[in-house]
Amino acid sequence: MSFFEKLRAGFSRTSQRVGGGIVALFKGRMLDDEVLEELEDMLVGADFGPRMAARFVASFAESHRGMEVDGPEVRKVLMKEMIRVLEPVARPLVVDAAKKPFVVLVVGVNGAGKTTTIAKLAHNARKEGHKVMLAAGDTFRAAAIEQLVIWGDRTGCPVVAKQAGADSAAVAFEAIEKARQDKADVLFVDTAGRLHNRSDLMAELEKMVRVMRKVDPSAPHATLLVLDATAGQNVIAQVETFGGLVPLTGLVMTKLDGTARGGILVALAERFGLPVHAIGVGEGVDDLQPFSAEVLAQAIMGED
Ligand SMILES: Nc1nc2c(ncn2[C@@H]2O[C@H](COP(=O)(O)OP(=O)(O)OP(=O)(O)O)[C@@H](O)[C@H]2O)c(=O)[nH]1
Ligand SMILES: [Mg+2]
Repeated sequence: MSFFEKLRAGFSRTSQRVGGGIVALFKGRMLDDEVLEELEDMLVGADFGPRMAARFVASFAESHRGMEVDGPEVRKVLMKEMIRVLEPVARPLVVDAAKKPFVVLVVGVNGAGKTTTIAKLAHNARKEGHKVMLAAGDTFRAAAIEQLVIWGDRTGCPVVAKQAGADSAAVAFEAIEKARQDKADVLFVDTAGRLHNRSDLMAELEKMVRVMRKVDPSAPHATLLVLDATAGQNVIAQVETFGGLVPLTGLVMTKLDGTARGGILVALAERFGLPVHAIGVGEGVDDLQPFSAEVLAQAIMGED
């Protein structure tokens, strides 16, 4: 399956529910409060979030007052609105060649897809001709280090690692020094998954940033929060928590090939306006693509 086919397949439930649902909802109905309320519920159900759903429905009601509407028309208007909200955040991760290495810190909750995303981003950066290095900053489990080393082998990127239980800040520090010596262009720093209620792990993340800045005061040059699309509205709290700890520069949304209710990307864009650099639709290195507002809106809303 191509990337787009995977995305489309992943969104088939969302597009049936939203795209198909809208068409069915407006069949032979007047634009009244009841139908608008049902539309709002439908959008909330697809994870657009209550704010975004309410805003859309209100503006739709305003612009179509007293008019006859049908499902395909509503779907078209909604798709346009989605693209309007998503377009400003659909921005790829850009490596600043003036920073050598360009340090990318990757954070997120357990199992969000951080390590896999690093492999994918490293693979893409290598294809663009960058010299890439990885740092095994998740020293929590030996298996986590092993996992990154395997991805390093597969993608042809050297990995800086210490033994399990080592200080993750020290790994990051040494990795920046090593990347400098070896004239690497990009350094991706993996971190242990953490939940916001683990204050010790959150403090560790702050320390990593502090220690990195001893080697390079401008590091990290990008801090990416990896979010699992299947977590639904919980990702809103994750952006707030991690963003309160380290300045986030962008998001990556994984597992859009799963049971995604893709409206969450719209909710995030509307709420935070953070760039969404890429979206993941699988476990392989080719399953990460820059995020396109139009492609996503189409996948969510389905075809005419
Ligand atoms: N289907 C699918 N699976 C993914 C995607 N991204 C990651 N995964 C899978 O999700 C699981 C967790 O991915 P990891 O990259 O290990 O996640 P992590 O955030 O590093 O996890 P911890 O280090 O344990 O916190 C793995 O089985 C990945 O293969 C994706 O876009 N789609
Ligand atoms: Mg990991």
